[in-house]
Amino acid sequence: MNKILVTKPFLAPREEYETYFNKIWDNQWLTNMGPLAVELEEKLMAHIGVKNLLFVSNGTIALQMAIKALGLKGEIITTPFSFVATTHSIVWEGCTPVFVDIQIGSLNIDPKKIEEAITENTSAILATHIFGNPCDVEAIQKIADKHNLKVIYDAAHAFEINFKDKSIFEFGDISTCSLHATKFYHTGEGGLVIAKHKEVLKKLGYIRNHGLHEKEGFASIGTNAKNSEFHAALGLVNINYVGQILQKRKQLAEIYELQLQDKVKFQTWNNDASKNYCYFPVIFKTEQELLRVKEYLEQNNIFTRRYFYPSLASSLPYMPAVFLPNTESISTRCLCLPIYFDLPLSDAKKISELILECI
Ligand code: T4K
Repeated sequence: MNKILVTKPFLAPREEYETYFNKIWDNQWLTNMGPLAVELEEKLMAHIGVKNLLFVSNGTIALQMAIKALGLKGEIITTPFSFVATTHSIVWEGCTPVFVDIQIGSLNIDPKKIEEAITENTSAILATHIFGNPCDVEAIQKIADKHNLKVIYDAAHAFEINFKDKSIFEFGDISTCSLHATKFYHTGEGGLVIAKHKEVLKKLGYIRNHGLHEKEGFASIGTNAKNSEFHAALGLVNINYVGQILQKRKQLAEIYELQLQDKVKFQTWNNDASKNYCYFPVIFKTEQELLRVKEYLEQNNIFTRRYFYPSLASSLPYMPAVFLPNTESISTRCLCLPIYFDLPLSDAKKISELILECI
């Protein structure tokens, strides 16, 4: 079998990107909120159905900007089952992550356990919609309102997800998304911040461009989170393919589900949400079984990924280790199978057969 990786970036026919590259040459404008970046923001707001959105350089800086814009201090309650960028952004911004265990089915932070973790130093909840599956946003908002906390959603995986017919990006004070090459919809490198309130978006806009400039001086702190016209060009082409990408990923997921349903467990999806099939996580009975399957697939040139192992709560060298039972259990048994637009359906079938053979 040809080498199969866990994912592969979507690429449209080259000429389509070249049309936009020609515009870049005509405009002689490469970055700093150029015309293509602005056009992309407008198209994305219309596509997603949100108003307050900014295109930024990646999903990690989007999280850092969110923490900065909301003025968060002290402790931030978060999930230990996520990409390391979720925790890093908290620490980078000088706050302390407080890990709360996940639910075994949804793989998201357990709202029932959030309240116990709140102290007088808690300023916010930063939760990830893991693999695109929406958190219990209603329960989380209730807790936040009761304790006067801000809510940030790391929606890095959640492009094209709706909850109760609204974009999932509309929940929380700020949602962030990653548009990295490995994502469902991408701009090579890139990210989004979506704010509930206009004033917060204004702050995020200043932060993206080195802070607020006033006449000859600077009036607030900022960073460089702008993205380039080349990245915007990728996004402007790729947005036209979202429907086809979704369709193909759905077909691949249905093959895995049908073939593997008796042998592994799947993530329990939020009943009120759509799906984007951005990852295909499977939960094995034991870590030993996972390791056996992973190795067997590798012998057949198929490379899966242990997203997200190890648990962030027990493995970061600069933090005291906390053992959270559900997170330890899931992170040791969860394996993401290859899923991407170019993957032939026959390969998904073959991968499933190899897994069944091995189990
Ligand atoms: N929050 C969450 C929940 C996230 O998952 C992420 C990122 C973030 C925040 C931060 O967003 P960004 O700052 O990244 O925008 C990858 C991605 O780099 C990362 O974006 C993603 N999450 C994470 C889950 O996965 P790695 O270290 O696994 O990437 P890498 O280079 O090993 O690539 C993964 C697979 O994709 C490999 O099999 C190779 C293949 N690949 C990769 C690239 C870049 C390609 O075939 N072509 C390519 O161009 O982190």
